[in-house]
Amino acid sequence: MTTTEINFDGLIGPMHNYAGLSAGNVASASNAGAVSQPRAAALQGLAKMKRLMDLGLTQGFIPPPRRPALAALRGLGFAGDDKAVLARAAAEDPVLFNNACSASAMWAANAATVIAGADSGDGRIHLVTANLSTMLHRSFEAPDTFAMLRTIFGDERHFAVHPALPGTQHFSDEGAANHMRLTAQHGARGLNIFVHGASRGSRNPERQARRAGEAVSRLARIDGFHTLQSQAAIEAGAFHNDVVAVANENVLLAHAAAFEDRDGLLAAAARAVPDFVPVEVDSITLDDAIRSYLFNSQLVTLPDGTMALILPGEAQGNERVWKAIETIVAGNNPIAQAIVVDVRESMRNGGGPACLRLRVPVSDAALGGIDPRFLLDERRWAALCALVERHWPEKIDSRDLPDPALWESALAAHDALDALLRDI
Ligand code: SUG
Repeated sequence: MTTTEINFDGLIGPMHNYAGLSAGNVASASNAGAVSQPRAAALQGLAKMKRLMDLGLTQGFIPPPRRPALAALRGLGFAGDDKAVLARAAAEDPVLFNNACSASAMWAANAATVIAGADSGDGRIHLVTANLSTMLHRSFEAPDTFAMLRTIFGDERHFAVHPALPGTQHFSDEGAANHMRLTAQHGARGLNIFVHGASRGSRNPERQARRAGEAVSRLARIDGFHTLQSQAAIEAGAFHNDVVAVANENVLLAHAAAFEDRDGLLAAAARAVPDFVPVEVDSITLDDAIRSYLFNSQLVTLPDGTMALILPGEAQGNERVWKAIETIVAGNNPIAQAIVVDVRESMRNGGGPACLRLRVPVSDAALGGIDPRFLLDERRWAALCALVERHWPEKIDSRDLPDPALWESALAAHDALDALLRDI
């Protein structure tokens, strides 16, 4: 029985904008107020998906939830028809309204934590929806994400989709971005590493609580390995572990200063995975790592068994970082090529190639249990491109978020997406 790792990318929604909502996320804060390009953003994301399909990998997608987040605003007491709800929220609480306009669900690495069937207590693949409770705009995602994951992975013989953990700071959970799986190969038993944030306080918010990883481990009935991000990484702006480390099968690629207890982590990995290959980088600063998103590349196994790094263009733009990449590719490890993709619109909000995807390892039987509408082939991919070309706005100036014409066009784009999903 073969096991395939599927990358499910978040389709970037029509409201993609730069409102500077993520404190501690250097890119989001520094691009606050810039003009976004939702159409170009979504097409960049789709081009990345196509690049992976062309490499012979299985690619899925997760549709964006409706934004502005009408349901969340109604839950907070704004009443009337859709237009009235939005107009009231925009007038009465503009900050809340901006939060309800974010297209942040595009970063599918924060949708859920995925525990492989080879590891879980009941042999099913477990997806624990992330509560994203630290950031207001992101916390609005959880109910929609849970519903969407139940649609895509509704076959309970193979999948167990869990709702989000309680949305308190004690369980703040940002999903797969803070989880790594090391294993001899996707289908074998693996070591599940949960990386949590500052326990000693930081000027940046703690976005992943240790208790969240412990709860996920209990829900999926695994022995998780829990480890702390280094203080230096947190202070440099590594708001998720996946901006300083990435794992794939038996390889861990990480900045040498990513973890507080590096030695303990490497020893546990070597015990769990006999042919474990650590690839550590100490030739660039944490600052360079976070600006270039070298470690936010996707590390994927190609059909020929070698691995490729799918990097953001920003990593090519920095000479020191590019040198480090050349050293990695030339080194004695399975990483054989570096492929650069343009996800600039997402990068400007702090989301690189790895943020945009949720990895799900599936057996052939579980693959058959996935709702096929969300697995891409040429035809579906082209249909999504045509939809975006036709309905996604070209530009959004975040100062225009209160403009009813913008909501109308975004909601019309979502209607068109819903119609497409009925017969894609
Ligand atoms: O949560 N940016 C996201 C970026 C998430 C990146 N994901 C991973 N590293 N896996 C965040 O900080 C900015 C949105 C805004 O400012 O409008 C934002 O939410």
